[in-house]
Amino acid sequence: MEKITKETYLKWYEDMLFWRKFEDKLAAVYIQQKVRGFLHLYNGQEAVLAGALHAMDLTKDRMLTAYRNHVQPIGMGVDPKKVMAELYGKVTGTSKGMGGSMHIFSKEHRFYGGHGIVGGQIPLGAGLAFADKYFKRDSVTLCYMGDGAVRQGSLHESFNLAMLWQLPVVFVCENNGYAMGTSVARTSHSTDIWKLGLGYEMPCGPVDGMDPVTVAKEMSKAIERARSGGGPTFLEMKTYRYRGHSMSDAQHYRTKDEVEEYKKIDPISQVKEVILDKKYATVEELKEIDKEVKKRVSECEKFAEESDYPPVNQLYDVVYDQEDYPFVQHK
Ligand SMILES: Cc1ncc(C[n+]2csc(CCOP(=O)(O)OP(=O)(O)O)c2C)c(N)n1
Ligand SMILES: [Mg+2]
Repeated sequence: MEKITKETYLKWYEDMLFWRKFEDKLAAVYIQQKVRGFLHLYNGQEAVLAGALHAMDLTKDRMLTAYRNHVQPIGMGVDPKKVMAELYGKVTGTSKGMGGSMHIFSKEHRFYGGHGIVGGQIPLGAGLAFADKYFKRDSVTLCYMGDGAVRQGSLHESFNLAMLWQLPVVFVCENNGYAMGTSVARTSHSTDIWKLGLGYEMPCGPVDGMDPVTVAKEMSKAIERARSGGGPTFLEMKTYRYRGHSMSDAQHYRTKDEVEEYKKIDPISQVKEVILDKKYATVEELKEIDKEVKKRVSECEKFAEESDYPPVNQLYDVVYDQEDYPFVQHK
């Protein structure tokens, strides 16, 4: 892993702030009904992404996750304007406005979605890693999932095969405490999710998911293991989401105090503290970054607002079609 330097801290600060403000903007335009459908925001969990990106080789590694998926592709290099346009349903979006919030995808940037079926992406992550091993490529796949996904059969089938075939994959559970409104303790006898790896003799462990330094270090070990032929790892990132599950969530399952407790260990504040402590930047310099971030978010909004909706005939370009199929006669 590259050393964690002053530049890393400043990059983490700017990136995480951008992701946070980008999603705050999404929440605001959602209320204005400019973005519709589901909208699952990542606020609070940013360190899990920032640390992972530091440990990855962004020229060859892959990532996929569930539906809380707006900022990961941005971290992988996708133009945030295109992500925002996708959420607006505009033709300039990552999937020409046909995917929407839960389905951001960019093969070019090795970001493989964006999956709405809980646990559905776990076998796909194993499959991507299988392909890399089969074709003797030294890429590593990071396969993310929520705490609600780990009781799905697909996880257990994937873990077994990933170990059997020693696939170059890192399975990452982002344990944010809840699956919709259901706490981990209400559905699991053992609340140490990372221990699921033990049953498959897969290297595994818990990680402080609010601290990008810890995430980067643990992720780096796992990625190196995978890249050097040592097989999969399962990491449980202990994290927290500040906002509701999606936009319509009255949040009766938790107290405001609980949310406030987690905000005390907010990843952006933690990084900011180090920057000021070590004099990597002054308060004024950080304010400049804040301004720049705000400007970039506004540019994304403007781009999405000014883009067109897809033409109606685009509907037919993305459905399965064959010459002798009798039921679709559109062209
Ligand atoms: C197979 C399946 N079952 C149920 C649902 C409905 N559902 C959508 S999100 C969700 C909770 C998942 O929570 P978690 O995995 O912890 O992810 P988080 O939202 O916390 O990021 C459920 C049950 C679904 N999408 N897919
Ligand atoms: Mg969860």
